[in-house]
Amino acid sequence: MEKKFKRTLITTALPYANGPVHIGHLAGVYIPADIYARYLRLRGDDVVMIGGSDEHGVPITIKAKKEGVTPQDVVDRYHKIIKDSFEELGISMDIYSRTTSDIHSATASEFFRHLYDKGEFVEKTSMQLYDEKANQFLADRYVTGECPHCHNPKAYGDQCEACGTSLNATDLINPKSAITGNTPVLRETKHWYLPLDKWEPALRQWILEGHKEWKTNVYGQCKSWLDLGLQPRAVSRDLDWGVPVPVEGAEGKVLYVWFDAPIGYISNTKELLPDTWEKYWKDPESRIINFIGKDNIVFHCIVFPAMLMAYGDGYQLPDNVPANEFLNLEGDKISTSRNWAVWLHEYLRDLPGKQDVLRYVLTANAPETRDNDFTWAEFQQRNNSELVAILGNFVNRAVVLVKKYYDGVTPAAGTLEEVDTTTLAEIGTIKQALSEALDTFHFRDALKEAMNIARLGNRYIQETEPWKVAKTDAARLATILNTSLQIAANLAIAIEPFLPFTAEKMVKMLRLGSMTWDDLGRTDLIPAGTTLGEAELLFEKIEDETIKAQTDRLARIKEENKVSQWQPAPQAPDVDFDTFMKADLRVGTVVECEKVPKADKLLRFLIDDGGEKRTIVSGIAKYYKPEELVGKQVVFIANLPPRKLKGITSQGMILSAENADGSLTVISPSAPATPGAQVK
Ligand code: B3M
Ligand code: ZN
Repeated sequence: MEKKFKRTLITTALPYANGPVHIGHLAGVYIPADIYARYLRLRGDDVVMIGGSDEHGVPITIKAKKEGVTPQDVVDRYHKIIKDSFEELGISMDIYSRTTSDIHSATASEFFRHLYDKGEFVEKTSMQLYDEKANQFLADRYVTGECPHCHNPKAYGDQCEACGTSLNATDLINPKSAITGNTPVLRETKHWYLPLDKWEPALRQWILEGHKEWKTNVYGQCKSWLDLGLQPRAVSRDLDWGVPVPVEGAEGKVLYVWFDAPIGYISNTKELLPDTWEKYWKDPESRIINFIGKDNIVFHCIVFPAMLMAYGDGYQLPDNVPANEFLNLEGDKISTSRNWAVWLHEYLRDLPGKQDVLRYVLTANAPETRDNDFTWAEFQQRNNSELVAILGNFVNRAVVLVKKYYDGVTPAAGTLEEVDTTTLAEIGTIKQALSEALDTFHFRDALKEAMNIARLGNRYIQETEPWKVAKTDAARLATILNTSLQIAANLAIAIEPFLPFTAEKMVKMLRLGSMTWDDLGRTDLIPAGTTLGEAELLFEKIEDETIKAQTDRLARIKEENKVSQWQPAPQAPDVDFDTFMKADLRVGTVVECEKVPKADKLLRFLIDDGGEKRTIVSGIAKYYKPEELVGKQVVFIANLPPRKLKGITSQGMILSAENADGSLTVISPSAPATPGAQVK
């Protein structure tokens, strides 16, 4: 049995303002949250949906330093892009604020101070890397050095991107400050820790006993954290960007970004509702739902709840945290730094007016229970064969038929036949499944149910064949078209949470008054005599060129990344000198060079090696035209056993360098050398 609540506070994870938002954010957090909020509003619930930019943290300071601007410049830029693009996509936040606001620093500061005064923190000193030239402690990301595992020379203090290992800055071999290039020293520093271990029993009880209904991915992650045992967590950092630690002797220290960001939910509620915000947080008849991605689970289910329990004063814990898994893009992990993403603001620019298509595809394919993949091919396919062919087609048929036979004026229904009553009754059944899916955060299933109303409509028109009836039975035609319009009106309500722009167009076309969830299932939503609005196509086919422009862009990014992310291969294990000297490397002059037929990679060379000349086959045809190589000198291994390639015996191997983009450059002597000379 669903508990009854007086009001609901929906929070959406605060995106870092160090870049725009992409489809992964949307599918994981903002679209599901918006669907839920719109659904509750249609139900007439008291609901508030809040969001904002997370404007603190080290990545923002690094970005600012790289660009030679202030962190405030960085967050100002992205906050605006994010806020505007959310609005344009119809994400119906009641407030979208930011963590650099005054109300937020005051709220976060007070929160810390309250815990401090209650003695909820443990103070600890530890050794951390300090840059004596820059006069500052170095966050892990600010230290680079050699990875102790794979010896990549450019590992970061928190992670080696070559082998993927998580690191501590103090693990790095030969660490260097990313700010000055200086070798940092270890220095003692004091921080405040929240003893999560103290709250472990309460958290276990609350989640493991009290919230068995949570999504299995969320419950499971919480259980494994709890089973590992919780440790105290530092809630302050040595950094000059953030909310200052409001305690004497804490100069140069700020609140850890994951301490202040969730408090952003409270400050945003306060900013929106200065007089009534507390009801949403503290009244047991209110409930809080946190929409987040899976990488934020521990902070929302363990750390922030522990902070709230430590604060006391009636703060409630979230009622549910329906976190999603990740969305990949064309088979690869979405990455801001590698630009591997479909950015919302670019989508809105490149595919104007197609907000609902994106909302639809990202919901139909949402990573609700496991990671999922977004592809442009699927995007096109779902638009063309679902939105155009099912939804758009049904509504268009219904309206156009009324235009054609009744000049756009809704005819009155006569006696209903069985096909009419069963069809209309079916809407009630769908409503039940749809509501249940929405109530339990199963938005993919919910969307399927809503679309079933369009399917039902198409089937109804197919079965009743109004174009035939028109010739024989005017009264029957009126009933069929009236029924078709009632189905369309129900569809408009059912899709509103998912496709608000389309629902709005349908409201205009069908001249619907206000819509509520209670109306869903009614068969008199469009009174007889209503003159319909202009018939407008709801969706248009997306052509191959549009898709190709997007996939070409991704292919270009992939190429660029290959080059910019390139790292020299880890050094091979030692080879002893005598073994190395066994390789007989020589200079030769290319006498002939031609393509090997039926092998697009291979070139056949005739090499003047100072002796009888030799044939060598080499796989560089993609990078050289045969004629450019004739007359050039190359280096080859002379004493490899002969090998047959495409029927040609190759007597050696020509040496080339493999570049970042995978291309090959042939190695030549820097000045003419004697053919056959040994390379030593
Ligand atoms: N900014 C992390 C993220 O965007 C973080 C969320 C904060 S929610 C309080 O994934
Ligand atoms: Zn490594």
